[in-house]
Order: sequence, then structure tokens, then C-alpha cells
Amino acid sequence: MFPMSQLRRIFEHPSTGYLLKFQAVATRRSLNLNFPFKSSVRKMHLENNHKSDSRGALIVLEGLDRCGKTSQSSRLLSFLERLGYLVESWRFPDRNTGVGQMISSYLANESQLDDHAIHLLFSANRWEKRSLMETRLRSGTTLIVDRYSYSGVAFSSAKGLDIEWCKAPEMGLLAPDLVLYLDIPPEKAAERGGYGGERYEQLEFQRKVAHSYQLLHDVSWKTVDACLPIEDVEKQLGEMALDCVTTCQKGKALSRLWSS
Ligand code: NYM
Ligand code: MG
Repeated sequence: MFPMSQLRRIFEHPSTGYLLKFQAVATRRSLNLNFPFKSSVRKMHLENNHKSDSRGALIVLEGLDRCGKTSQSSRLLSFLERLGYLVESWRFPDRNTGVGQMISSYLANESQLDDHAIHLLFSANRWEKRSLMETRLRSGTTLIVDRYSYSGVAFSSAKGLDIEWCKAPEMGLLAPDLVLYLDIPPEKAAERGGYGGERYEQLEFQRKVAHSYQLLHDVSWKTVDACLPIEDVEKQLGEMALDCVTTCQKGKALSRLWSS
């Protein structure tokens, strides 16, 4: 077989022009390095890259209270599961953690907290789940998340807190691949079987939240008319989500929220 040191000398020699090409072909033949082999190596490399970026999608549903997020989340979960995807349903606040229980008692008006403090708790509740979310996504599971950082910013800034201040603790969390905003006039939402009696569930406040949400739209947002019949909303969300899941499956890097 052709010694590697001699091979390298030939390839690196400055006078190697036509000779180099000749030698390259001859060497490839003697080493049995023909083109199909070379191209299959390249293909394998691409496929490996491709595989490492392949992941589940982070899909967030947002909207006012009573916009239908929770029922649409479960319909979306079933739709993607029926197509054979790995999917999990998540929600924020996650009331099962210690932080989540403090949030839950605040929402139930059982405890009082400074507006800034509760904002940070909502954010901490997402941070305590961040690494698990990433693990799930990288393992190929799509997450359908009922509320995320946009709720955090929309609800707190509706109270009068500075919007940039509200965004700051969310910076660096995983950025959703798709935000499905279920758009409903606050008056229509209020008509829907009444609010549950938690803090924030008042028409006047929800109007302010709706306004705050409008300031948060970015390229990942898709707005759906939540006043349409439930099946129509379901169909639209399904199509949008499927498109996103397919893109992430093909390979898409994870990115961070609101990082410049
Ligand atoms: N909420 C939710 C916030 O104020 N900040 C947040 O970060 C999140 C995730 O909690 N009215 C508010 C919005 C809702 C309330 O959520 C409880 P849900 O989805 O109604 O259980
Ligand atoms: Mg609610």
C-alpha cells in the first residue's frame, strides 16, 4: 500500500499541478478510495448532524382566560399522538412545585404578594422546569405548553409594571418554536360560562392583558380566531402545529427567549 508520508509529500509539493490530479486518482485507486465511498462518508456526516438537531417542538398556547387554550391543548395533544408523535402536555404555572403552590395560593387570593415578587415567582416556576423541557425536546418529544413567558409579561405589565422589567427574568428560557395565540375579545371571553373566580379573572383587567399581548407578537406567533367553532380552531391549530413539528424533526437548533 502507498505510504501516507509519501502521499502527503506529493500532495503538499508546490509544483504539484497536473501531477497532483494524476496522483490523487492513482492513490485513490490504490487505496480503494473511489468516489462513491467518499460521497457516502459525506452523506453520513450530514445525516449525523441532521440527527443531532432533530428534536421535538416547543409549542405554546397563549390567550386571555377562557379563550379555550386548555381544551385546545388537549385536542392538539390527541391529534399529534394519533399521527404517532411523542407529545406531552405541559402548563404554567406548574402548581405542583413548591413555587407553584405559592403561586396557586396567590391566585386563589389566599395570600398577598408584591406585584414584582409574584412576577418573579411565575418566572422561577419556568426556570425550575427549563432543563427538563430541554431534555424532553432533545429526546424527540413535542411539548404543548398551556401558557408561558408571554402570559408572565402580559399579566404583570397589565398591572402597570414596566414591560422590559417583566421580560428580563424570562431571558434565556427556551424560545418556543410556535406560539399559538387564541384571539378572543375580552367581552366574549367573559360571556363564556363566567370566570373561575381567580385573581385576574375580571373583564377590565383582561382588556389590559389583551393590550399587553399585542406588544409581544414576534415571528413565532400565529393568531387564530378563538370565536370560530371549536372544531375549526382545532383544525387550524393542528395544521400549524404539524408544520412546526415536521420542521423540528428535520432539525432545528433550540434558541433562547429574548436574548439579543
Ligand atoms: N399567569 C400565568 C400569570 O400572571 N403569569 C404567568 O407567568 C402565567 C403562566 O395565572 N389568569 C396567570 C394567568 C392566569 C393565571 O393560569 C392562571 P391558568 O392558565 O388560568 O391556570
Ligand atoms: Mg384561568
